Amino acid sequence: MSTLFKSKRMNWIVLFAALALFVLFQCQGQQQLSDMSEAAQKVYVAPGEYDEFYFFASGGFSGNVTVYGLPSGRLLKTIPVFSQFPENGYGYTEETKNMLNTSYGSIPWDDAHHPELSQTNGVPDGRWLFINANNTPRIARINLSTFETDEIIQIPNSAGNHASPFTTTNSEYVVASTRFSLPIPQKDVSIKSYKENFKGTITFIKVADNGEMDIAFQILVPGFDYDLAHAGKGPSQGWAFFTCYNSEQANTLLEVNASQNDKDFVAAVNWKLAEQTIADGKFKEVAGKYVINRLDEKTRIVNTIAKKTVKVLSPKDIPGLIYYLPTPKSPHGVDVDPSGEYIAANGKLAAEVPVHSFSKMLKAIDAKEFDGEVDGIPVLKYESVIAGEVKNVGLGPLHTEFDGNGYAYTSAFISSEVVKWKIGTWEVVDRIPAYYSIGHLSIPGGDSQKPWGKYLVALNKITKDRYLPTGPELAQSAQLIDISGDKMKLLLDFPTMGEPHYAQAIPAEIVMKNQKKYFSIEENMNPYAAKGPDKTKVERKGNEVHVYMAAIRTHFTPDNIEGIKVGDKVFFHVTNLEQDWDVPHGFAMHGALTAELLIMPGETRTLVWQPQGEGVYPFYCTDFCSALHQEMQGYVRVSPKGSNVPLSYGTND
Ligand code: K7E
Ligand code: CUA
Repeated sequence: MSTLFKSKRMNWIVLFAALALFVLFQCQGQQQLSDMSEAAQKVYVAPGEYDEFYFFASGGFSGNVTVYGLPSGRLLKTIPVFSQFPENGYGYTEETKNMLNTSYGSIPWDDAHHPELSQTNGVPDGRWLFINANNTPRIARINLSTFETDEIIQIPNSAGNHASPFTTTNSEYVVASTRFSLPIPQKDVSIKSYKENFKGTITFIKVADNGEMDIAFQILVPGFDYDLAHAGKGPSQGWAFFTCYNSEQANTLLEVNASQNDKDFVAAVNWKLAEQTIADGKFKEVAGKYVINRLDEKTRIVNTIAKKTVKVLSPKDIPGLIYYLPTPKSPHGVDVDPSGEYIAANGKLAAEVPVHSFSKMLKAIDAKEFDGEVDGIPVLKYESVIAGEVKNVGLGPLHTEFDGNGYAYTSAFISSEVVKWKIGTWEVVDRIPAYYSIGHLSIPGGDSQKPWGKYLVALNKITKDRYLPTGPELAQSAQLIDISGDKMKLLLDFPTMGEPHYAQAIPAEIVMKNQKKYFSIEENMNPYAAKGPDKTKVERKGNEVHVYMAAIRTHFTPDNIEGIKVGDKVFFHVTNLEQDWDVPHGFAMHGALTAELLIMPGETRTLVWQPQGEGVYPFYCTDFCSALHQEMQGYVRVSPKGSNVPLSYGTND
């Protein structure tokens, strides 16, 4: 054998060994990803590979979402959702006003509590952010490429949409359930007849691949107050868990009357079974008026679809659809650990957190270890399903999130602290005070299958003495806590807008890579778009006048308009012709009984003005767009009714 051959073989051996080592190394590096699908790996950024997050906080009674950077705590943006937003004309313009439609008419406000990121294979994927409206039950879907609300769906047969809009692991569904039980269908009955006439509903809203939502089904449940929810994951995939209080079914002075029972419930809902039952056609079509308001991507105009019925399931007819897990003391949050095995319920009047076991639950169901039933829903024995109780977890535990390293963090409102405990041993290992009266807490990915950990944000209700006072109403406060070590460390306080009950965070790069910088002017299908200065015009149709206006640095076309008359209804359809990032133009009309327009590049927005008296009225650009921004202005001449001043318009002609 020649030495050449020998050395060649050696080469092969060395190469092979190197390759094997390389593969081994790679496998080790990816070990933590091994239980994730390819799709999930694409969106997943492993802990340590990131240092910046978007932090999406609900606005509570502001009805909106606010966006912060983490770890800076700096406010970046308000995303209008359920409330009109004069800052950019959301809910005022002809294009966006339909977003606030409901079966009751247009509602300019709501109370939003829970932002929830869409997920792929149990990991937040940065496509959408869902958020609930409590007061007039709705769920909104925010597009995270534009940071705009793309869709709002109303939930019928519900009131106080609080256990919402928690997502299943592939955002197949977002859930909703009623906090206030109601006569379903609505009818005129005595409030004292609560026990016989009032019912709750649990609703599953289907999310299509393109994000479009519609109601898949509703489940009619006993008239308790359904409070919070989380979907199962891993082994508990296919189930969703809802807390309820007021199993006493009190209808007055709930603080006393709904605190009588030692235990209320976590309702475990088998949504796979519900899905099958619907597919088999075993449902009732029941009255339930609701609307879906959707942004048309091509026109960027919101359209409303009205619907009249929903598919309803009754647990009595479907054995195995729901089980009740007894849970102490009016539970609030219900949180599923990353493995999907443990379900922590936070009894807000308890001093401990009971943790249910999903596998024990299945065994108990098989063995029929029941403690009676409520309206056909079996109640499982507490001892049969409980995995452990976290003692000394603080007073008034509300919510729990997870760090992905085997620890859970519970907020305790009354003792005002975050308490860290170990999953499995249920021992408390650390605690840190919150200033003051913490509600929710939030860890990046903290309710998902793969939490990113690193930080925890405490969302506090009370700030007395933390910031400069601002009159009777003080800001709510968030506190950034480092959870990367054994001991939690307080890093930063920052004030928040409205009352952000909950917030979710995601590594910035997952969201950043999909950012929309401007809208293509060629693709603008708004029927009133003026896609160039030469396409601008003014048209009269009776007393309606349509101004097809264009805006580009630094003038409007047209900027002089004559021939408008008192009694006219003038539609300013303003198209921003810029094709560059960060060049919005504004449009404000003297005396208009509405908000301004803030028009993104390539987009058309419409303001309606009904001039009340003759004269000459200015309009101008509100967004500082160039050195000559202050020159970006124009005039409209308004003549008396019946005047013969001809319609004329132009810029510099
Ligand atoms: Cu404030 Cu989630 Cu509405 Cu608890 S909820 S704090
Ligand atoms: Cu356009 Cu300022």
